[in-house]
Amino acid sequence: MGAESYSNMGGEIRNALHAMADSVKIQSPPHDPIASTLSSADDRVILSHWLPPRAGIVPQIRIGRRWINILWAIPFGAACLVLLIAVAQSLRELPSIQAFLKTYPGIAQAAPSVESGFPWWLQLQHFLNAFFMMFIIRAGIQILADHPRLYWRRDCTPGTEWFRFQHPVPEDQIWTAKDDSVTLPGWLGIPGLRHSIGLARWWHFSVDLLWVINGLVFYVLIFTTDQWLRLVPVTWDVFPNALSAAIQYASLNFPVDHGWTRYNGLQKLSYFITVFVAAPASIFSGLLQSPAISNRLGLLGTGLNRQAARSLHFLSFLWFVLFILAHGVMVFVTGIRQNTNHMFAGVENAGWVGFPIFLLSMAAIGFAWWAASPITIRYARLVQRTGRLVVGWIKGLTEWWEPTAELSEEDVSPHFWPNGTMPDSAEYDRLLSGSFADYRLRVGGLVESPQVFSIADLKAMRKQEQITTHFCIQGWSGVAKWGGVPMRDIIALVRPLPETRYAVFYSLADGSEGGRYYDVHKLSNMRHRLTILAYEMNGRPLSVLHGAPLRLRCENELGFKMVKWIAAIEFVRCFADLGAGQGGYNEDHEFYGYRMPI
Ligand SMILES: Nc1nc2c(c(=O)[nH]1)N[C@H]1C(S)=C(S)[C@@H](COP(=O)(O)O)O[C@H]1N2
Ligand SMILES: [Mo]
Repeated sequence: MGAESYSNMGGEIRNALHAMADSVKIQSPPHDPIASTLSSADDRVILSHWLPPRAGIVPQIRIGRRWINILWAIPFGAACLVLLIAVAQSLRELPSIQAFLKTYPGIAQAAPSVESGFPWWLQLQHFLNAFFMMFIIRAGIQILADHPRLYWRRDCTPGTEWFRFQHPVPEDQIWTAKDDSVTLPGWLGIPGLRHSIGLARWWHFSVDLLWVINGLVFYVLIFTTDQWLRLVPVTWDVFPNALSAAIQYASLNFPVDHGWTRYNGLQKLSYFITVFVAAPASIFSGLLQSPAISNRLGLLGTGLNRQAARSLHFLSFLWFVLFILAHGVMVFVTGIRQNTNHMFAGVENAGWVGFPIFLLSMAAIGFAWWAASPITIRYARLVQRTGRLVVGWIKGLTEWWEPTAELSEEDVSPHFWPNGTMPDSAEYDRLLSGSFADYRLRVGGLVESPQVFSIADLKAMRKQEQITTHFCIQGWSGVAKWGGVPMRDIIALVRPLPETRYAVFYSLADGSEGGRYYDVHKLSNMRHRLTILAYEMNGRPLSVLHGAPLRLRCENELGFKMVKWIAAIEFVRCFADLGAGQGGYNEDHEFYGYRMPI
């Protein structure tokens, strides 16, 4: 059985397998004593245990040094619209424009027409697309609310963002990325709670996969029939006709409509951009935000850095929102019965057959909209398990790539966001006050030769330095130079037994809900060249904030998997009996996946 399918199983089955394994005496050694400090976790979101709400602000865009509230877009947009109507109406009185509109009536005359109407598969795919988009957009906004700032540069230095819906970063206190996350209303985000990115990501990625499959089937079907001719302009006169249609719409005297066989130039271009530009751009800019993918694409990954990809992803999202709004309005104002007959009944007449089906479809989307957040909160663990089943394994496949991207000294970020729950124990304070002279790293479990290392021992080993990008699940990234011991050198010393599958990292610090922070990695991840136990950051000993005395760097995973303040490393065959069994603290408590290369 593959590791993936094994770990996708329910806890009950896994535990039964363990009992079986134990009964045939494949005994594991007892866990490191620190395992007793792990806590179990709830299977639903309990609001009193969750990060308390925090309000954001109305989104702002930075122009130069000024921040402009986006609500100004409403009066500004209305003024532009009124002006546009006035200009278009005056233009239409000019003889030259009248001649232009006669030559180019809106529909490209040279364009071939589609004879096969709106087949059932087109109607179905159109509905599915709308249904999926609702989840994707809402969960996407939820993900953005976990780091409500957008940048073009890779470093995420406060003040360099061009868009935000959060106050400026306070300078007089430690301000972690988690502090920075804001609450969304439950009808907007999924599930609408602050820092619910773990759950939102399962929705976003699972439905993305369905949406991509729907899109691929759509591409195949339109190009194997004549339907592609609706969307792809094949004659140059699409451009003057698009301009003509724009003037006619703007003058409120709409162009003739032959939507059954041929769209006008403006429709054609906007559909083409949506299907063949915005959709691929979204997929591409989405994938480039992944550490495993970005770190594997060489110049493409480092050139189009994560923040640029994230900003592009946001711009393509804006295109989709504007398209959906304009498309929805047009469906109503250009003949609701005709239009819904086309797309919901596949007939060309002015009767009422399509309209009720349209209403039913909208009701289905409305119901799903209403149910998504409460169901996610109530059945959070189920959402996590289902997500893992649907996309977890695909995401996991990218772990197979060995990360290679390294940057140079100039790329080191002036600001590196801190994150997580800081150590707060007498034990840690004692170690810190002794400058970690008494610190000991225990490495044990299913190994031939368990070892204990002091910081001096680790510093005496081969040192590796690397300048890499940190990808936090919340959306920020940062570049730093890390120095430490290659994990493969530790592995060579302790020699894991053949049945070993995972390395568990236990922290000296607790997680946000209490119970010890820990995380589990596949052994193959630990053998990558860029996986190190870092004791230095940017040429200086690691600070307390960033994980002193020792933290993990594993460059093809998201940041939360890189345990800071490491206390012990244990090699195991299975992790179902640790904590809540999900493979790490945030996996247990915040419903993340334990394999997070995307
Ligand atoms: N012990 C412990 N390790 C942790 C965390 C934590 O809360 N506790 N947070 C993780 C998260 S979410 C991130 S993004 C990185 C942040 O590392 P940094 O503070 O150096 O930026 O540490 C990870 N390691
Ligand atoms: Mo993170």
